[in-house]
Amino acid sequence: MKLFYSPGACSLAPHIALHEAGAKFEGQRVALKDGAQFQPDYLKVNPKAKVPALVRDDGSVLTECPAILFWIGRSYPAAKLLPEDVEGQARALEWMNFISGTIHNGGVTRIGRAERFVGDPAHAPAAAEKAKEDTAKYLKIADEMLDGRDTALASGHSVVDDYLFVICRWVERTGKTLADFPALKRLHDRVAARPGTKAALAAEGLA
Ligand SMILES: N[C@@H](CCC(=O)N[C@@H](CS)C(=O)NCC(=O)O)C(=O)O
Repeated sequence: MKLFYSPGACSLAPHIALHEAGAKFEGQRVALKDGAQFQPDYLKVNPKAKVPALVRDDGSVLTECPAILFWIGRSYPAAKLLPEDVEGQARALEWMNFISGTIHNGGVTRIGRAERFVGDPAHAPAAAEKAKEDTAKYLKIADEMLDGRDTALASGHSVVDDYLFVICRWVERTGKTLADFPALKRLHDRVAARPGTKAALAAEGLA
């Protein structure tokens, strides 16, 4: 199995989860800053030109953080990274869709790649400022959704927490700090101490 990732990108979430699961895999860096995601070789793996992409042992490719995290959770049940019950799994999907669709692609991506969201490049700085405000609002909602816990799901640690950990590392892009989101900060500090997190950070050169 091979995980295509970029250091510190959203692909860090499945990278952590694969370590937590005890999966056998190798990591393959994609240098986003050099545009490697647009090179023909990578587009053959993921035509969406994004990380992560997970090439499974049968050669099939899975993309999209929520799908990959769900697959890891279901495929390595002994690691207990996803609840067994339908309600727990629905809550995990609720969280991961909010993280991917709203906080990440509807927020953080609009900050960092504002030029992609405007017709006139001159409007990009103002669009990025607006995106910072919006993203801070989404983070506040996530902080409140934690409801005082340091786990996204009431049942305990899950792949959702690995995903939220990555989002926590991006908070300063909004002009806020993690201290502005106390529940997220507690989650971040807890997940940072887990062996799978330490292993993935070290593998990405971020330790
Ligand atoms: N919807 C995808 C988004 C993935 C995504 O935006 N990945 C970013 C890194 S965090 C990327 O590859 N960006 C490269 C680019 O946009 O050119 C997911 O949730 O996995």
